[in-house]
Amino acid sequence: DHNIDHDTSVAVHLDVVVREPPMYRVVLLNDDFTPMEFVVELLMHFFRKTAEQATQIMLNIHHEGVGVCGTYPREIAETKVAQVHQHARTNGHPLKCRMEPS
Ligand code: NFA
Repeated sequence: DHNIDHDTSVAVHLDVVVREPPMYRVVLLNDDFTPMEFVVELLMHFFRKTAEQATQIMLNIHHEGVGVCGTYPREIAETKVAQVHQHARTNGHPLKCRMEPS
């Protein structure tokens, strides 16, 4: 019976469950050396913040020691951390970036 079409007009029920991915906060840590303007420009470039948002986040980090730049799925958060570190090191700054489960 190799020519019989077993699949035509047969409804197959697939109950597909779509789940949100685990999310991670990307944070910047304060230090005594990285210029404020560098942090603001970095937040605008890598985290799509406005100048106003970036300034507020930078000042929060400066005063509190740590601040949230954004929340992303794991692979995107990992890429942000790597991009920030590469950009900071290339420009001679010790800025640290981390990710943490949200
Ligand atoms: N504390 C740094 C300074 O006074 C500015 C800074 C803010 C650095 C946020 C890192 C993160 N130049």
